[in-house]
Amino acid sequence: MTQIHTINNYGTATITRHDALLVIDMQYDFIPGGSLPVAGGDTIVKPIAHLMEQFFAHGATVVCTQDWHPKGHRSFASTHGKNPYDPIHEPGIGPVLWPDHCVIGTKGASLHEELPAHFCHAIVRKGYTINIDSYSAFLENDKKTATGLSGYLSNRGIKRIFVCGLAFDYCVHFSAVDGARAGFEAVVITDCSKAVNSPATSVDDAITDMEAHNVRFCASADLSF
Ligand code: VGL
Ligand code: ZN
Repeated sequence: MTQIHTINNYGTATITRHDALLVIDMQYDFIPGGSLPVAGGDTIVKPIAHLMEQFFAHGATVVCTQDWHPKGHRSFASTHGKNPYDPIHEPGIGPVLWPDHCVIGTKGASLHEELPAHFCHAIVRKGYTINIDSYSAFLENDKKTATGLSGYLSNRGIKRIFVCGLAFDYCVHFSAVDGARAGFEAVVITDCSKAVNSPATSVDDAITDMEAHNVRFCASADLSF
């Protein structure tokens, strides 16, 4: 499996008001101790909090997303009487089933309290349609239903998005790809993202797909303000 910091290829960048930081799904259920824990998720909270403060202070746009599922969501293994991480291939669902997670209104669905939510210009919720998942912050997994984020960012004059958070191989991956397809320059901040690693090829598959869609990669230390 590729170590994600080894793929950095963007070089340095100076952040302006035409940039946006997309902080993906930094919710308790994805942090160790939650129901769908992503290894190392706790270690990126402070670095992301610092980025949110800096992007905000320099006139860039900060958007946080929340995975936001109704009880009995079709992406949950329990809905099918199956085990978490079992494979599934259904329109809008898969390639694996998940433990129950980010159920609307629960503690597990709330943003980590050490993230400065007061620096968010907007919070986008996704995954609320009972039988369709939404790995992307832009489009549900039917690849048709928009969240509205693309219009929000373009109306604010955003040209480039920096994507970080959880999980690298799912919601960060699909948000970066759909952002690039929507016409934004898309860059993933690799040291501020962690992967689920299920199925075993998910990280390498995500890198291949992102590279095919002109998504690039940087480290937070490559950004200046
Ligand atoms: C995610 C699995 C299920 C993510 C969300 O945020 O990457 N992964 N739901
Ligand atoms: Zn989910």
